[in-house]
Amino acid sequence: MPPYTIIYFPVRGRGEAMRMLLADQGQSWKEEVVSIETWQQGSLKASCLYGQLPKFQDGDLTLYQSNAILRHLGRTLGLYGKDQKEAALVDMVNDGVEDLRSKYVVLIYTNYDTGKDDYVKALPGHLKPFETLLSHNQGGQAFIVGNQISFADYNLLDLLLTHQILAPRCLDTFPLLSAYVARLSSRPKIKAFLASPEHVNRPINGNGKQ
Ligand code: 6SG
Repeated sequence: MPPYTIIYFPVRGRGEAMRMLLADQGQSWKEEVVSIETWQQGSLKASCLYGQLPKFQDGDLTLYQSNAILRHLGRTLGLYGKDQKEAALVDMVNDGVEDLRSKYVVLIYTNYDTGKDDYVKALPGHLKPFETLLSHNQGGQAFIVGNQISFADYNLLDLLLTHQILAPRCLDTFPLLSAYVARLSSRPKIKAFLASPEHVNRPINGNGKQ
């Protein structure tokens, strides 16, 4: 039995970055898929610390909050930079990813039809910081921080792939980010994960918008 279990809706949403991380790290995990009907019954929601999913189990440790889960995996699997300074930078990147992900979630779930044009117009301003980060680290040829992959790379990669579906040309003006997405996506285990039916057939969001 793998020690890890992801309990989440049948969507990529806030689950896909941790799945990509586990797949790339050669870890196996169990999925407990929660249907909307099951969720609406209310008993699982009532049992969740913040009334939300994803929920994550690592043996007898139960966690909620997707970013706390990513950080836990970062610490336990050595994906948190090489020292304290890099760890601080990894946190800074991940918080930036979270800021853009929250904007994306608001767009998808509250004003997709009326807000998409403005969102896509503002997108370069939100992507630029990540291009800047890459340009400051080995000319953009490595990871988002330092010389080793971190949990923030998986979170950023998932966010960028999701945005390329929303706005297919959104990385065209960001050469380092474009190359970064191509480079990470071609890591053999990530490539296999992205091509897997589990990933391909899982909708990005819970309301059919993307
Ligand atoms: C939604 O917001 O999937 N969790 C979500 N929604 C259900 O009753 N800060 C934390 C974190 O872990 C945020 C958690 C997040 O980082 S994720 C949750 O639990 C609730 O609040 C996005 C997602 N949405 C799809 C979805 C399926 C069932 C409930 C949510 C159908 C679609 C939208 C509502 C009903 Fe739906």
